[in-house]
Amino acid sequence: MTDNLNNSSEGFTMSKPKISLIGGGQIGGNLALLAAQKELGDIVIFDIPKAEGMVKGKALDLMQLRPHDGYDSNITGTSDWNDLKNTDVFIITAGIPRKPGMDREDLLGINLGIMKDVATHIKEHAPNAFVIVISNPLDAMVYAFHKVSGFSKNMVVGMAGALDSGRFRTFIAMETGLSVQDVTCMVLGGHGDSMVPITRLATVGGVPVTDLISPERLKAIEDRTRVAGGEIVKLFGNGSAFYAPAQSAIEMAESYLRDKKRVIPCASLCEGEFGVNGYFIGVPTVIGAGGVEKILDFTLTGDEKAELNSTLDVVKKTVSETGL
Ligand code: A3D
Repeated sequence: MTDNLNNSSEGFTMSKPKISLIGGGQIGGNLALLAAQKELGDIVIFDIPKAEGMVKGKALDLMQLRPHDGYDSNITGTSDWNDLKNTDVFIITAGIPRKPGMDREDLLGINLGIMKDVATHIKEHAPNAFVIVISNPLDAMVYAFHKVSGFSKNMVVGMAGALDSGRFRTFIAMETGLSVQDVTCMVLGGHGDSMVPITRLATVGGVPVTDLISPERLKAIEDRTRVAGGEIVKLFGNGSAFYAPAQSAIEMAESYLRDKKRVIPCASLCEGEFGVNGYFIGVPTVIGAGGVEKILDFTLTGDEKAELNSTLDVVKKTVSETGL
C-alpha cells in the first residue's frame, strides 16, 4: 500500500486511499456506491471513451448522494488512464457479461483482449497497486492479468469464492430459517458449475449443517449454489448478477485497506497448496496489508480432493486457451 500518512514540518497530513474501478457498468457502479458508503477512500470509475459520459454521470450522481448518506469520499469518472496514477486498489470488471445460454468460458475471446490491455495500462500507471479481478471467465482472467502485468502473486487476486460461498450461505439460511449472519461455509475451486462446496465444514452458529438439513436437501442446495449465477442470468435475460458480486469484492478491498486479515475464499495463485501448482483457483485466503498474505491449506477428504481435481481440469483448459 502507498504511504497515506505523510509527516510534514507542519505535522501529519492524511490522504485517502485511491480506489479505481476498471469498468463502470452494473458491478462497477455498485462498487463505487459501496466503497463510498464504507468510506474506503476516493473512487475513480474508469471506462472506455464511448462510456465516459456514463461513468462521469454515475460519479456525479454518487457525489450528490453524499448529503443524504454522509460519506466524504470523492467520486470521479474518466476514460483517461493518467487519472489512475497512484491507485492503491483496482477492481476490474471490464468486459462483457453472460447472456442466457452462455457459459462463462464463452466470454474468453472478447474479455481476454480487454484484460491484456487493462493489465498493460495498470502496470504502467500504478505498478504497486493491489488488484482484484472480477471479469469472467474469472480463473483465466486473473491468470491473464498476473501473466501480462508481472505483478507479484500477493498483489493479484480473483473474486469468486466470496460470492459463491455467500450464495451457499444464503441458501442454507433460507432452508433453515436461521440468520444468514450465523451461517459459515466455504466454496472452493474454479468459478464455474464444477465449483466445490465444502458442506462437511458448513455450520449454523457452530452447529454442523449436516445435523440440521437432510442429505437430499443439502445436495439440492449444493446444486443450486453451483448454478446460482446462471439462475440470475436466466431471470435477467441480459447480463449477470451485480449487487452481491460488488459487495463480495468490497469485502476483499476492505480487508486489504484496513489490514483486517479476513479469511475469504478467493482465486489465489497456488504453488503447492491443495496440490495445485501454478493456477489461480478458489482457496481460503488471508487478505491483509500485504495483499494475499497466506493461503490456509487443510486436508480435504478423498471425494473433495477428486472434485477439486475436476474443477482444476476445467480451469486448466480455459487457461490453456488464453495462450499465455
Ligand atoms: P457490464 O455492466 O457490461 O459492465 C462492463 C463494463 O466494462 C462496461 O461498462 C464496458 O464499457 C466496460 N469495458 C469494456 N471494455 C473495457 C476496457 N477496455 N476498459 C475499461 N472498461 C471496459 O458488466 P457487469 O458489470 O455486469 O459484469 C462485468 C464482468 O464481471 C463480466 O465479465 C461478468 O461476467 C463478470 N462477473 C463476474 C462475477 C464473478 O463472480 C467472478 C459475477 C458477476 C459478473
